[in-house]
Order: sequence, then C-alpha cells, then structure tokens
Amino acid sequence: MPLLSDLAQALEAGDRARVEILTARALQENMSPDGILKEGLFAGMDVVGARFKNGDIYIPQVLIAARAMHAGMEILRPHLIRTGAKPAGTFIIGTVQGDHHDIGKNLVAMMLQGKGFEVIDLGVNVPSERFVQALRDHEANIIGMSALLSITLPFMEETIEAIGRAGLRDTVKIMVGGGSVTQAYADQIGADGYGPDATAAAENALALLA
Ligand code: B12
Repeated sequence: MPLLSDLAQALEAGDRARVEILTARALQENMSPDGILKEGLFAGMDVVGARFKNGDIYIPQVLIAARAMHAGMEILRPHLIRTGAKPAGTFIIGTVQGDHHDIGKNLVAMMLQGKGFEVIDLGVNVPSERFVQALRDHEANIIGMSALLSITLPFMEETIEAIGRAGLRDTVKIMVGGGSVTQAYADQIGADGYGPDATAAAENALALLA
C-alpha cells in the first residue's frame, strides 16, 4: 500500500506534519485504523528502532520520530477505540525511588508504544508501594523499572519483593533496565526480562508475552 509506506517513511524521517496529513488521508480512504497503525506508524518505528540499535541514528532522532508517531496516534486514537483494536499488552514503567533519570525510560516507553503496548508511565522517583498500587489499579502484563544510579539499584529488588508480598508476582512479568543494570543483575534479583536499549526492551517485552 503506497500510502502506508509513505506514512512509514514520513515517520522514519520524523516529519510530524506529513505523518498527520498521511494518517488523516489514510482514514479518508477508509483504510482500517489498525492497518494504518501497524503498516504505517509501527512499521516506521520498527525501522527507527533498528537504526538506533545499530548506532546509525542517535537519541534526538528517535525522540523526533517518536513525537511524529504520537501525532499520528492522536489522530487514530478515537478510530481505534471505536473499532475495538486491542493493544499488544499493558506495560507499567517507572524510574525507581531516589532516581530522577528519565531519558532512557521515556525512550523505552516510546518504543513500547511503537510495538503496540499501552504504557502507563509512573514517572521518576517511584517507591515500591507505588509500583504495587499501580499493579492493583491496572491489569498490566509487564512492569518495567529503570535505574541509572548504582545506589538506587537495590530499590529494584525491594520492589520485586514488595510485589511478591502483595501476592501479585504470578500476575505480572517484571523487566529491569537502565545504565546501571546488567543481565546478570536482572537474573540475580529474579526479574523476568532485561533490555540493554529501548529497541531490545520492546522486543523482549513482546517475547515475554508470546
Ligand atoms: C543526563 C544525566 C543526568 C540528568 C538527568 C536528566 C533526565 N531527565 O534524565 C541530571 C543532570 C538531572 C542528572 C543528575 C544526576 N546524575 Co546523571 N547522568 C546523566 C547522563 C549524562 C546521561 C544519562 C542518560 O540519559 N543516558 C541516555 C539514556 C538513553 O540511556 P539509559 O538511561 O541507559 O537508557 C537506555 C537503556 O539503559 C535502556 N533502559 C533504560 N531504562 C530501562 C527500563 C527498562 C525496563 C528496560 C528494559 C530498559 C531500559 O533503554 C534506554 C534507551 O536505549 C549519565 C552519564 C551517561 N553517559 O550515561 C549520568 C549519570 C547516570 N549520572 C550520574 C550521577 C552520579 C548523577 C547525580 C547523582 C549527580 C549529582 N551529584 O547530583 C544526579 C542524580 C539525580 C538523581 N537523584 O537521579 C552517574 C551515575 C553513576 C552511578 N553508576 O551511580 C552517571 C553515570 C554519570 C557519571 N559517569 O558519573 N544526570
């Protein structure tokens, strides 16, 4: 579908205005909102994710593309709701207690949205009780914690323990990431998944639900 591949290319280029125009035009041409999302916006975001992973593009370009994706999604949202399109899953994300770094977390949230996840972002400096409360408030498939400071790493383990004490451990997959986190640390604290970058985080999240 040339219109949808044009839309994907506009997203790759971070051309927000063109993304808005092409999304609206695709709707006018009676294309399905789900198809526009998957074959247009998500297809473009997949390319952005792959380029970021390979080091061909950097954080600013990803953020610009993500902004364009959000603009297209805003146009599609009412149509998606009307047609009952289901998200890939619900992902609660936050930066752990004591830690205010959020650039990486925000990138992960955007890549997850690019894979079709509904993302509930709890922000930064999130104590374990808020993660637990969010799990009670939402039917989430995955919870993701980010930490950049070595001294805030223990709050990841504390949160996993709090989720266990609340009797919710079997209801949700837990992912961890951020500059200070490694796969070995994720294994050590009993997390289900890890991602060294935003692209891998989103791919691993999908794999956890497969
Ligand atoms: C930007 C920055 C800041 C900004 C943060 C702005 C913001 N809104 O985030 C400011 C200036 C506020 C800041 C403050 C501090 N910072 Co700072 N900061 C950085 C810096 C330069 C970049 C971090 C960053 O954004 N990286 C880019 C993102 C994209 O990478 P990322 O976060 O790792 O995320 C990727 C992956 O890890 C993964 N990922 C991230 N989260 C998640 C979550 C999940 C679930 C998954 C699967 C994957 C995943 O995907 C992301 C995208 O690819 C780093 C140094 C560096 N070069 O890394 C220091 C650094 C992290 N900061 C550091 C420090 C010490 C501090 C301060 C304590 C400094 C001070 N003395 O005040 C304060 C702490 C404030 C606090 N309480 O949090 C140290 C941490 C050392 C350590 N190991 O503990 C670093 C490493 C600098 C250094 N070399 O000393 N900082």
